[in-house]
Amino acid sequence: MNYLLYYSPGVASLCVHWMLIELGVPFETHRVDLKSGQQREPEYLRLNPSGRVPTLVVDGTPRHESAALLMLLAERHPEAGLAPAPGTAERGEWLETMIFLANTVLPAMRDRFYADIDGDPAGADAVRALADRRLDDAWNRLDAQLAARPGYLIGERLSTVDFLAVMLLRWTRNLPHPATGWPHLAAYIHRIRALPSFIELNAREGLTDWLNEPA
Ligand SMILES: N[C@@H](CCC(=O)N[C@@H](CS)C(=O)NCC(=O)O)C(=O)O
Repeated sequence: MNYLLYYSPGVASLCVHWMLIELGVPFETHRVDLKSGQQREPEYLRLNPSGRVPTLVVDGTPRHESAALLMLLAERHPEAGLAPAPGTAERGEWLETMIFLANTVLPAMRDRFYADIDGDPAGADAVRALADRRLDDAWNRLDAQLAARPGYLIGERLSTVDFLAVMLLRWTRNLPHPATGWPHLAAYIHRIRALPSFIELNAREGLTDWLNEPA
């Protein structure tokens, strides 16, 4: 198994970087400077024609889309138990939540942060307002899920859902409605941020905000 992750600190590569650390498998990283536009340089576009991060080169083949990469890694490392196995009771809820995060929450985040760039700046405020409503709905849903069953988002143990969800929750920290304003999400965030792999991830990416206060 050979992995090379193209990443940039704090962005959509974060969940994949975190999962690689949690798995404890060997991997290499290559930092992409989004500010200077490295993601649009020909060398990177050959790996990822959409010019976005992350790209994970798996045994020589570049693969994309953060949620798909988490699911692929779970499949390649079943012994880590980071996804419920096919046929188990939690499998349906895992699939449902991964797809919800990937096709509802991730696009709303893209709209929230890229409305001026991806679309007409004249309409950007309306796009951001709709994105904020979608994000509020998502946090209501996840908060209710955690109210009914605190712990991890799926079942009794850490899964790919937690890596993806916590990355998305982190992105709300400077938005009008940070996810820490939802009580069950706040408790969940606090629990997950205590994981050694999350602390290690932040150290490796040089991220110093959105960490638990030292005990
Ligand atoms: N659906 C993609 C979204 C990737 C994405 O939008 N990445 C952003 C960073 S969060 C990016 O590369 N932005 C640079 C750009 O669009 O120029 C995924 O989940 O991997």
